Amino acid sequence: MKVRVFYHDKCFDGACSAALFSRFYRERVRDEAEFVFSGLVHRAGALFDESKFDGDENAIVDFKYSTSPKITWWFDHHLSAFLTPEDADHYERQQSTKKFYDPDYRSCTKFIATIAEKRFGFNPEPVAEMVYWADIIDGALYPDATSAVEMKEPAMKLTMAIEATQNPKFIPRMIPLLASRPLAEILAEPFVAEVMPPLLKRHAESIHVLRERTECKDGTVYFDVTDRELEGYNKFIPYYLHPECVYSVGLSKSSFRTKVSVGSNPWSHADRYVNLAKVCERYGGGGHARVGAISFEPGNFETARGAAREIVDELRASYRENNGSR
Ligand SMILES: [Mn+2]
Repeated sequence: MKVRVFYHDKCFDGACSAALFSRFYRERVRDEAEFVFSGLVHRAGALFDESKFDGDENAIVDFKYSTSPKITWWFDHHLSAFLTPEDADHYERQQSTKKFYDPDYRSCTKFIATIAEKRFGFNPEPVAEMVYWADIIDGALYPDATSAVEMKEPAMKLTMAIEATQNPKFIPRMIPLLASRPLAEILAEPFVAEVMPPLLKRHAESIHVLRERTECKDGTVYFDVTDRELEGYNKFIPYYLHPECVYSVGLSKSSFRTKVSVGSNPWSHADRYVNLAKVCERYGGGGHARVGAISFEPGNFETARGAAREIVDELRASYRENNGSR
């Protein structure tokens, strides 16, 4: 019995969701299951390759809805969970008792834990540490920007490793540990510990690069690091460097995409925020109200840069309007 679990790749909440789902499945659905973990990333063009839906059961966690009948379980909490209105319709009309959506949850991990406990009698107590940190990290519930970039807690170091890894086997190897071991122990595993020193060094360098390249104007920081291999930089650095800013828009690249990241400062006290999921959806991206992203083809810097500029203009105009200046 093969259960393939598709999860939001390079995301702490995505990995924890896969870990929690597999533990729940083994304990409450079927204990004789072999799990195969496959990461899904947002990219320009088709999101899913349905030929990969080859498990006896196929689950998607912390990622967009698929109408494929081969998908038997689904959990998501993204505001942009549906690629099209037709997909949203399909979800509304389907009769499955194994597909769940609630955008009010800060983390998909907590969402799965809650549903698994309430509907299937799962005991979330042994994984409480993981659920707690998934909620803090996906919900950006750090007390301040300094603690978000200091990297003190094991969960934050694991997040950095998960977001930056280029090794496709790294996260699938970590997922079973997330479901069964304390986070500090996972961090001490040799395959994890060995990647940390270069990542911490790169983290320090990225703070330095962004310090040089960011400027806050009309409540919005914009930066372009497409000349560097920096995708996976800590997304709170802009707010650490510019505590007064409300929004940040960043352009970065990796082997498979050019990415526009659009975020808002979790520690700012603005009265109103632009819904960033909606902004990103206009360009084919998505996310949550307070943080979103758009993926463009790798190398398509001009289109991505054009979109980033338009978004920066829009956010700055909104900031000026709400703050009555000029
Ligand atoms: Mn999530």
